[in-house]
Amino acid sequence: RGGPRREDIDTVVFSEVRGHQVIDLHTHLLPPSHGALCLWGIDELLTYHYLVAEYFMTAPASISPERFYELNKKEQANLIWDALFIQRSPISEATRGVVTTLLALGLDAHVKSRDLNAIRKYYDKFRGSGLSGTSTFVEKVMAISGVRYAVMTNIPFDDTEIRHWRPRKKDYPATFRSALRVDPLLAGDKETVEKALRAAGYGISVADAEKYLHDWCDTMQPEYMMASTPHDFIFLAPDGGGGPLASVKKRGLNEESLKVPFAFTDLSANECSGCEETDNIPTIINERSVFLDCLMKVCEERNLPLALKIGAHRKINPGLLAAGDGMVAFADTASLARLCSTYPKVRFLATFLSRQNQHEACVLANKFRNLHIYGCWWYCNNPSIIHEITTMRVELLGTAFSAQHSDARVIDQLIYKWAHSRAVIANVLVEEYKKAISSGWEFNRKEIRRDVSMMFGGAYEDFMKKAL
Ligand code: RAT
Ligand code: ZN
Repeated sequence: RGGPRREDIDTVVFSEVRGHQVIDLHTHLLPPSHGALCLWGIDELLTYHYLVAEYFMTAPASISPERFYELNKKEQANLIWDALFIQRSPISEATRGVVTTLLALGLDAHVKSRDLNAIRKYYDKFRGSGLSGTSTFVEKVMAISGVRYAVMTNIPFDDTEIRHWRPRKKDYPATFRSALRVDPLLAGDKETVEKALRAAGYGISVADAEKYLHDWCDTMQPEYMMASTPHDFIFLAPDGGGGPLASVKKRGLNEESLKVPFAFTDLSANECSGCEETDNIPTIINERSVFLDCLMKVCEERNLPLALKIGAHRKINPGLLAAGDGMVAFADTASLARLCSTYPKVRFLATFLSRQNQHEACVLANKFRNLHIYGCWWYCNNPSIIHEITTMRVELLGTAFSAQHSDARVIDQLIYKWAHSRAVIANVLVEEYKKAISSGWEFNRKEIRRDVSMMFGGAYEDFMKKAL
């Protein structure tokens, strides 16, 4: 068949992985037309929340988080550069990422001379030409990182972001796609939901919340709905099956009650009529349930997947703001299984923060055809853990998963996130191909290209369009 021999497989796999245009299925990037919300440049890179957290591990007591956040971006970046790149060596994943990025942009000499101001000057050239400079830079990064398109995180509960969609939707390049973020619904955050509905002139009934979601879907045309679940997220199937309305009824609501304002206190009072098994469920779960029902109903009606990021405990050290988020919570995978079986017509994309959840996650993906596992998230996004998780996924799922997403917040990060992940994932593939070759299978280059394409976006696109 003329395929690569065992000893050549490395070269072939690495070149295929390097040359493949990936789909980045979850980022926090926003397009240049979103103005200041489109983050790029060295000061944004250096003040990434991973680096702020790393900085505070050894920062002097005189620099409290409050003081730090009072400084402007450039001053914050100076502190981090000095602490993590001059006083120490950039060998953590997040610091090394800055080095990889700068070198790929051709800034070798400035990196070598540790010249932060010269690096800033490089970026100033793009900034000097306003929106077109930003667009040029974004295109350059997309090309270097080999990203076909990046899915954004678009939040219809965020005033600053909303302005870029309404009254007139800003144009953005096809390299950006939308995802509609709905965290307040999963958190049962009634205050945020009410505030957003009122500000947009809606009422505050469940039906209004539903309409709000539909209207935003019309505006954003999202690929999927998405949320990071609260660390203690639990989904209890109302009746072991059935659609959203069935679950509402089971909680003692009727269709009429969908029209009245969401009064959770009243809800918890009447939730048990005709529903013994919810007797011991804490009120909070019922508060969240009403919004979840509403969300699932919209997902079903619009055939929109729900992407979940599961297992982050927020505000562990609130003073650090975003850098204080994210203690790793061991999550209840059974809740995901119950979601998949309660809503068999809804597609779920899921990733877990805890290394401890990864094995169960693979097994679940193997059981539910409406579940797709993606990426190595945040504290799992380190080469050693990516290697471990990806190996396990290939062993259990073949190529039916998405190996990575970047979670980039700063455009430039696409470069290092994808370069680092490609290297690890290519190594895993080489190891797995070698095993199959030892078993007697021969691969040709076309087949290798197909497999690479699956793991870097093809499996995602197949999942998004498969009939359920
Ligand atoms: O990985 C991260 O950057 C986290 O801060 C989270 O925002 C996470 O990615 C999320 O989307 O919730
Ligand atoms: Zn994210």
